[in-house]
Amino acid sequence: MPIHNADIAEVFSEIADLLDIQGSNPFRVRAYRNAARSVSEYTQNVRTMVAQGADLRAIPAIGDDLALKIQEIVSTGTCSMLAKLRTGMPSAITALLHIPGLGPRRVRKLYEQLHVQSLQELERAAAEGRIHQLPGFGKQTEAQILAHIQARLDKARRFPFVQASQRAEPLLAWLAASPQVERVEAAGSLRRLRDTVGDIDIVASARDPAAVTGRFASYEDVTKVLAQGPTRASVVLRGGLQVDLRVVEPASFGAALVYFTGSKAHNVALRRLGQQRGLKINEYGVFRADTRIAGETEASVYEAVGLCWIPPELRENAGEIDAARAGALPALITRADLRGDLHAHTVASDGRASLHEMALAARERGLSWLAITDHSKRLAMAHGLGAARLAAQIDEIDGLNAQLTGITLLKGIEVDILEDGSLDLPDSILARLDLVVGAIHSHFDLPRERQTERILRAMDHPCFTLLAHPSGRLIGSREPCDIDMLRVVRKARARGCFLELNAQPERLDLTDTACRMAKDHGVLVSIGSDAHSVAGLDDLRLGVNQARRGWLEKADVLNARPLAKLRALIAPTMRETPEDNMAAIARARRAHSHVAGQGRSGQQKAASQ
Ligand code: DGT
Ligand code: CA
Ligand code: CA
Repeated sequence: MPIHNADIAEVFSEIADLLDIQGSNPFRVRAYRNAARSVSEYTQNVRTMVAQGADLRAIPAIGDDLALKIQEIVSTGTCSMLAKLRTGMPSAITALLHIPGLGPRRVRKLYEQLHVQSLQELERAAAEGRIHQLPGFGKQTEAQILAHIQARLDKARRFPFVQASQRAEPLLAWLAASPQVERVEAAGSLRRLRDTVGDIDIVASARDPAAVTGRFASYEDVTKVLAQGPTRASVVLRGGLQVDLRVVEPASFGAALVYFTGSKAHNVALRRLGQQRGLKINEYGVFRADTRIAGETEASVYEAVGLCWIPPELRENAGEIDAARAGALPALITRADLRGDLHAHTVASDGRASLHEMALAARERGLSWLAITDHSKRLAMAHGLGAARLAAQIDEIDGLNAQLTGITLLKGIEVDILEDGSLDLPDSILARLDLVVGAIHSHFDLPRERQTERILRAMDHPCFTLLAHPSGRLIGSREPCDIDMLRVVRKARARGCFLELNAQPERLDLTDTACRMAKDHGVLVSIGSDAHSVAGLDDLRLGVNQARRGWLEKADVLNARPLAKLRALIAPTMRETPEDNMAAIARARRAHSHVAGQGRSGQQKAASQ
């Protein structure tokens, strides 16, 4: 990592902030602040000066001591003095200095008396009315602090993918309907199908770009135009989402689409490949000297650096470029590959459709089997099923299956994993089911070790099939549980059970990286709709998006299997009595866990490194 002047300035500025908060001598604080400003404004590259042995004291505000510190930063990337200061005080606290009305003395007080260490904690303290009780702070200051932080956190706010996509689609259609627009596509994180989106990016091509930015700014959902020029514009839509539009000429469309699709890390890696071939890549095209050699399509840009086209979902600089070069890109899972769904609710618990309605809806959507997994009794709010009601549902499903054609219902339960890792229903009833989906719905904040042990213990139950929404996060409202996901994945591998990628828009849980971890360990992922209504089955599409970001292929996805293969994986043998049943399941699972580990191709391993 080459050190730029700005990096050195940042170190000095953080030192100044921390010294200031810790009540250090004001002259000392000022010296570091001046040094920070001076270095950042200095026109020569300080790193080069160090390399050439130049006298750093030529830089204004830099004396002997600071010159030594600069040398230390350039050679080590950090500064021991800053490290020492940080041990006395969390560095996130310096962000508090930038809140109007909070000087170093007040920040120190907040830290010492209320243990406030970050913007989030400051917000909580203000919201709970703890700040105005401190001497020197009034109610008005507290209200000001709160308003200011909320405005800042709003800016950093990310929107669930589905919200951004619902806003973007009609806007894209409105732009496409203009005769001036030749092509228009979503770019950025939205096109990469990330689970959350910071802002929407759109790329268009046109011969008269200004007409397009004008049309864009006049879209009915626009509440505010942040910037509008001949080739670019930014607006805010109703609901608060920002949209950035970039218009280029048709010969640059592919290059602009690559550039604005990102990710930034992917672009940097591409440009580096280009440099190795003497090519310059930017949003206007791929250039050799001043001649554009590619750029009209995305494929032409990738081809210019010796790669095949890379699906946007993979563009995170996480191995996709090497895989493309080796011709080893994954054949990503599609919605059409899914044959069934292992997670759905009915009116028996908190769903809104009957067994029969859910079965028909699944069939209509091209599925050939559907697992019914209502909640267990612990979730009283959701009208969870006890053993007797579950037994009745089992009979009802048997009856329905005898009548239905083209769809098979599987008998399951979404059973609560209790605080100690035991399951919320007796073994005798669990053993009668086709599958048992375990899930956490309480005690989300156990410490890491206990939370992980709790899940591992549940997975040890011989009937356990699938861990639903493993992290428990709700995008924008609940943080993931603190879990050692690697241990969970290894356990699933050893026990021959499975992990869910819950497709609900606010869950999308497993994350993309956890999907990839599962794949690398040979653990099959089930993309589950967790539908609570007929329409909820359509969320499978969102789960597929996330699975694609996690490099999953058809073979990696449990519910891409036809029914017979699925049955072999989830409940290999059924016996007469529950006791035999348990033993048989346990044996079959052990056998399966052997089989599951074999046949993972070396190619997949290579592609994921
Ligand atoms: P987001 O909006 O936070 O969900 O994430 P993105 O990836 O949509 O990021 P955004 O909107 O800031 O920028 C869109 C794309 O534009 C980004 O993925 C890559 C490209 N881009 C933006 N700024 C830069 C930059 O400074 N350098 C390069 N190489 N690319 C950039
Ligand atoms: Ca964006
Ligand atoms: Ca943007």
